[in-house]
Amino acid sequence: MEADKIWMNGSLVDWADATVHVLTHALHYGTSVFEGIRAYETDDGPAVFRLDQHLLRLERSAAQYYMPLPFSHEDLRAAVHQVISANGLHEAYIRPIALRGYGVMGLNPVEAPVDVAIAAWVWGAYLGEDGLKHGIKAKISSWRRIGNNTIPATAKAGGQYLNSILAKMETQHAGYQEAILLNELGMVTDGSGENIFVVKDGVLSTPPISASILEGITRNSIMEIARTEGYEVLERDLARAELYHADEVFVTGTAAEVCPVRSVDDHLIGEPGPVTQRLQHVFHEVVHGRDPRWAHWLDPVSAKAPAG
Ligand code: PPE
Repeated sequence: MEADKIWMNGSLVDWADATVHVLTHALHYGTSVFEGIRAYETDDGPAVFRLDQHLLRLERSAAQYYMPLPFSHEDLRAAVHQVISANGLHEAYIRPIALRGYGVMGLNPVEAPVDVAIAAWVWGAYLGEDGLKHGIKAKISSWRRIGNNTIPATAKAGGQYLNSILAKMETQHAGYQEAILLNELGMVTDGSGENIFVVKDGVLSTPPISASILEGITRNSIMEIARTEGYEVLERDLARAELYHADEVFVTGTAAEVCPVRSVDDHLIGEPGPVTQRLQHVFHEVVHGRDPRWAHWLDPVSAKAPAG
């Protein structure tokens, strides 16, 4: 997963030199906010999918933790483009991170400097090619999702991912590919790194923000695409057993894209159904710039990546 260059605090450095001190605040306390963004190949070169929305969420996440970002929205947008072109990437997973750096220890980070870095590399099918085609096996985690009044799930902060990591490790040890977390009320929230949708009698449902989910940009895109395709989409609390009895279940995320779920807790849902397949297809066309209805979601990287 290596590329040549990483953008760090305003300039490009070699991949191996993008390092921090061991007493970096974020390393001890999780005080970072980050994004996961994808760029896809289109006829006009690589284009970043919903870059503005991702940067806005990064800015919101930073604000949640009173972290002033030393770069403007436009600076960050240009930096994302720069990282893609400098590495000659045709498609990429892009990882911007803003973190409380080296300088103070203790739990009040406001005096610590804020470092910002943006890396990009090629990251294939997050849940496996087979998962994308035939669906993944998921399991409800015994770990509950962090609550709105413990760590707000709506901000994408480093520390909160300990919750996802516990869930992911538990389910993988048990032989499943992905964890689905319930909140403290027992309602469905997210996968360890994805939002979740169920399809029942042609209607899509996905948990609401108040359930303690990350407000996913892929989730938002799929809701909009599905409504345009004529499906009813509800944001409502989902009980665990609704997953077992659903006609179709799929998860969405920048890394995971649109990935079918073939079973939950060994209750078979089966091969990807027609709604999942349709949305997967439209999403694929959209991100590759082949669906003019959603062209405004693509931010073309101006400098064409060199061949190779
Ligand atoms: N929920 C969680 C908990 C989550 O981490 C993600 C993204 C989503 C939902 C979907 O959000 P969005 O990407 O905006 O559609 N997870 C990121 C990190 C994955 C990782 O392993 O790192 C991602 O997909 O980039």
